[in-house]
Amino acid sequence: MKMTLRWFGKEVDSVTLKQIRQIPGVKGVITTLYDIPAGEAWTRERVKDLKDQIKEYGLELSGIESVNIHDAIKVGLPERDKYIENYIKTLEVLGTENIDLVCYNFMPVFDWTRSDLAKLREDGSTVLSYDQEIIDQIDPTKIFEQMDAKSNGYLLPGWEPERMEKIKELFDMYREIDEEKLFENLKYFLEAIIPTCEKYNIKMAIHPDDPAWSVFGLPRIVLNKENLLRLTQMVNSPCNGITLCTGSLGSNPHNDIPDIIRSLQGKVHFAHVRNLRHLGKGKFDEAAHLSSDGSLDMFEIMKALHDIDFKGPARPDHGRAIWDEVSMPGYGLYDRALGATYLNGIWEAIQKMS
Ligand SMILES: [Mn+2]
Repeated sequence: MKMTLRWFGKEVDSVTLKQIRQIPGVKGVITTLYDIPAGEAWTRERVKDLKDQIKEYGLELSGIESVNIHDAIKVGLPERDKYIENYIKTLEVLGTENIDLVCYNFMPVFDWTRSDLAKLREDGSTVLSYDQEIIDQIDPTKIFEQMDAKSNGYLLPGWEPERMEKIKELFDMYREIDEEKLFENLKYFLEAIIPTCEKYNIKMAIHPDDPAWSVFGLPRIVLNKENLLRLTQMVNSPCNGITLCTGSLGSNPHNDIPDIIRSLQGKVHFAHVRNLRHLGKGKFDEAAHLSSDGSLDMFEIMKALHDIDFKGPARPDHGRAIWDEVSMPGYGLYDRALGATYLNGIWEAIQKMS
């Protein structure tokens, strides 16, 4: 396991590479070219420049999160081939620059969804929170304004304003798409890109849907062990794997995360490790990473990753907003640094005891 931190780039992130470098045990960052819209090919110059910025601070670029997938690919429109071609061009650029991990998701319209980006906790910190009853009362075409209003002025990953302007069109595009169709379109995409990934040894790591159930009536497929096995087997290649995101899969208490990890040995290419508190059906708050602060057992999760000999990048995921830090919701420095240190401590103990 290689501990990393997500970084959104110097133009966007409140956290600096200098700060990340000072978190003990953090060796690399996971980042992206935030300003390039989904569907456009990345250039080698931009990727090189990004790598150089990171190297300057003694860190490595450990993977891309994300190279986003154009909606035409998810919906299976005739123009998808043009966007897949661009995706392959991006992969070739990344492969040439020796970047070997690409995280992506296949969620229709919305990336992750929350009903509150700053819910006050008993310790005075705030966290991201989800309540299905609140979501059910929101007009889905208005949720962007609500999320945006509480974003501390930061861009929210996956909630690009230019996409959200066309939200009604997006909903129309997905009207005929059910889960089987989404699986088919994912398969079509993977079959097209995996040969390039194999050529450059780029590991594709699909991110689970967050939360792990259908929202606003849109189909979702990256939800549970059965579907993760199906999608990793339907295009069988060591390059076709997953991002094990404990917070996304863990939103559904029926998902046994250590069991999912062990079932997907060899397919877990990237790990997002965070905790949350289940508050009832369809309802949870994010939490500090510490096992006792939430509903997930971080020791058992790290132990399962150790058991499958996980060697890829891991990162603490969303943290609480603490110590008066103002940042992109979930992505402050302080609580994620605490999370990285805690997870590194668990890892050291497991290694020394095994
Ligand atoms: Mn995640």
